[in-house]
Amino acid sequence: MIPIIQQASEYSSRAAIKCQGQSYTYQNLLKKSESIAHLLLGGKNDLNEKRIAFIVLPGFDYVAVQWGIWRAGGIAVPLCVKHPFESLKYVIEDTAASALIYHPDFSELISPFHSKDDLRMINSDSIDEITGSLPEIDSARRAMILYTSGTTGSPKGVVSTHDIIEAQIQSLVSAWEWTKEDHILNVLPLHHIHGILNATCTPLRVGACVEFLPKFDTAEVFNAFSAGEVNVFMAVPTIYYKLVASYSSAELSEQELISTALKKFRLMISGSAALPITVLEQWKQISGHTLLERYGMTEIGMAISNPYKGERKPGFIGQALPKVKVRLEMEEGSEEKAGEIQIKGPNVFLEYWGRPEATKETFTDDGWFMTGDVAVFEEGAYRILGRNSVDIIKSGGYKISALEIEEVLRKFDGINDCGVIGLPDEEWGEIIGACIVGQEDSVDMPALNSYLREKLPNYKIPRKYIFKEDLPRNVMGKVTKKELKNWF
Ligand code: MCA
Ligand code: AMP
Repeated sequence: MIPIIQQASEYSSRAAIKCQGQSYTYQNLLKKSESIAHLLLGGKNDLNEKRIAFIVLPGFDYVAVQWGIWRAGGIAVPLCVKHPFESLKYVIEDTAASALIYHPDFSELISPFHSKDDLRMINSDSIDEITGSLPEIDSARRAMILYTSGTTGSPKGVVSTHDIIEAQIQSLVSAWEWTKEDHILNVLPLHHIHGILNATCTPLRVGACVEFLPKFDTAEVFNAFSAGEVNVFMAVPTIYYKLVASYSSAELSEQELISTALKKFRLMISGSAALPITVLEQWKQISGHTLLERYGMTEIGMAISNPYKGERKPGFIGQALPKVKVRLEMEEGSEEKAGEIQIKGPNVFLEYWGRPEATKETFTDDGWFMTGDVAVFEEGAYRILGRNSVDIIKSGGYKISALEIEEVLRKFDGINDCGVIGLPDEEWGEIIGACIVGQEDSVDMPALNSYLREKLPNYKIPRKYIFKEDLPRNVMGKVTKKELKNWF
């Protein structure tokens, strides 16, 4: 039994999705996903956890495909619509996906996959209506794989089951008081928890409406707000920063229109990275809302949140969400009150796909998930201090491995050594800084930039370089990354 799909028939005539000027009901979703499920099954009884990758536009197609895969007994593997071919290939190969559902907009990008014999290619625009009985799905089965970077190695696939997804949803329904009267605007990428779980699955679980924009655009967001239907919004801090900047440059009459619409909202949330207090305050001036900041991770969904009712403390992430157990693990012998956030509960992921060792290493012996984030508990709420690894960078809400970038940099002519770090930035949270050891005039900068664009196409990097001509070759062995930050 898949709760989100089972429940949908109760809301059948309600609007589920708005996108590209069209509205779709829950009945539309059920019908379309049934056809997709049958197409995937191709006469078989059950996909039995076969991985099905998909690259479609945000909106009705996305949800119908996700539900179709689930109803056929498959594991949904959403791909990033902005990623280049190599990154998509990595995910398809790592999951050993048996089919790829693609929207025609991505035909050219994914065309090399057509020669892959073991990958069935399905155009999402040519799915005929098929009805009939579908398998019973046990909720303990695997449902979704999402890719996330760690400090070392390639990105890992985080596996959740239907039970885990349902636990993550229920804790948000209860903490943030979702109801079927809600209408959320979703501008987030749909290959990460924030956009998928918080801003799509949770509202759909309770019969609410999800309105999608094809991509984030400040003018489009304000237009949607001013239309008067949206009452819930959530985003990463960079998006709020960009909305504040765009609002500040708008005409007074437009500002009034936007602010009037925002004041009627029920809830506005920020997460995925630390919310700068300046942004929180500016947004309060504009909207009348104190943003509700919460904390989560791909492996655990949401874990800690400021309260829906009650004091939302700027700079704090709040308290444990319902059914989520949180502890701070202090370093042995340490006098400090800061410790690593560790998590237990039905929200915690099942495993890293195909990586039993990595899965084991991320849990303590007594079964707590180690987040790598360091926090304190003060005056009844958690406050994040940072990560216990400087090699994880968060930029625009995306997680980036510094070591992955260093490996690529070191292979470039004229670079003897390098150190990559996240530099604080109000707009992006962090931007990537690269300290390069080599002769400045021996490094061909235009060539380096295009090399990086080719080798690391997922990242907008690096934004800042410094060169240290006079440093010893093994500088990285002598200087800590924390010291490196002072050089910029
Ligand atoms: C883009 N640019 C950047 C960066 N990204 N510059 C510095 N650092 C960056 N990280 C520059 C580009 O080079 C370009 O510059 C300009 O910004 C616009 O680029 P574009 O790609 O069009 O950016 P955008 O569309 O404005 O995107 C910004 C964004 C996007 C909307 C904030 O990054 C985004 O959607 N982030 C959300 C990620 C997310 O959902 N994370 C949640 C993960 P130029 O114009 O000069 O070329 S889940 C998670 O973290 C857990 C579970 C949780 O707690 O939620
Ligand atoms: P990801 O692995 O992309 O799911 O990103 C999860 C990471 O985002 C967490 O481990 C935190 O480092 C960071 N994060 C999420 N929410 C917050 C927040 N409210 N404040 C600070 N960091 C956050």
